[in-house]
Amino acid sequence: METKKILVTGAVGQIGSELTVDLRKRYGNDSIVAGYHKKKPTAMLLNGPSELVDVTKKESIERVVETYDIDTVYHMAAVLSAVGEKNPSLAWGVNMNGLYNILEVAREHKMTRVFCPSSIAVFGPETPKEKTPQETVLRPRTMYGVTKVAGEMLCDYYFRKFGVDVRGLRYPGIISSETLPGGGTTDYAVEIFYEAVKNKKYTCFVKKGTVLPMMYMPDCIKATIELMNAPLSSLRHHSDFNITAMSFSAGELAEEIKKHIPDFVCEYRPDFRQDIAESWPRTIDDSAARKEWGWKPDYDLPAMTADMLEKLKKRYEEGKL
Ligand code: AKB
Repeated sequence: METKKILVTGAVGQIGSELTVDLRKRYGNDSIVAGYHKKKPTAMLLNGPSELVDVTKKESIERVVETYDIDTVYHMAAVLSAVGEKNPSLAWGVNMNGLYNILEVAREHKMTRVFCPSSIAVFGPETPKEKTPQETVLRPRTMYGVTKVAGEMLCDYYFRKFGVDVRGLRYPGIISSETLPGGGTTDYAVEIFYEAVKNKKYTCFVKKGTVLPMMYMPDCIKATIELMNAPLSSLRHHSDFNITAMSFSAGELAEEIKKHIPDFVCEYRPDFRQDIAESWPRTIDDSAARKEWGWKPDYDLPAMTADMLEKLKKRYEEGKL
């Protein structure tokens, strides 16, 4: 797909920051606008344009879209599950009103394509927990999950009613070495690496036996861009693709880290996020993504752990962690 100009909202966040870097490598630094809100762009984002974008204000999106002649948006700005439970009204405002504004601007400006992430948070306690099917019960218990289910439906509505080509993935927990996640339930799977490298100990906020679907950032970026570049004619689904790379318990993750850092100690002190984790699937059936646009992950638990630790140890030794 030939793209003219891309806006990434939430570009300072965990996924947005690495996505912006990757898109700039593919399409040129000046073609990708990093949209930020509260946090200013970090060093990794300074090689191209960045703009303040408040997604809850339509005119704020319009200003950037018109200035840069944007034709594609990766809408990564969102309030995640744990922060959303502490502040449901903020989650609704950012996730629903923000998405509505993005879709309206995309419709009015006849954009080529929009990416809007969904999440395993669309599922709830009544959903089958193992090999969760693509088509299944969507009755989440978190405000984040409610906004993700409604968001998927809104995206599909815009596709059918207005022809806006919106696509999205139900991300599992994303593990990354560059930018920390901001307030999700799966954050322990990232924090554990930072603490293992810095202090050789971590207190985990879910139980040792808690299993969740996960994915390493290079696979997350690959999936996101591959879906966006897939021919429309091959897609039966649009904004709700199940996707996964691995599933493991918090205890299994700690054991894998111990293979590299033998004196690493992990303790478990579950908090309110345990209930959220228990309402989500343990494993995911992503056969629709595999069939419709050729999804296949590169990283499993051992490969991801080795790469994470290598990257974080290097940054720690350089005094950058
Ligand atoms: C969260 O934990 O809230 C997110 C997600 C799974 O969508 N990482």
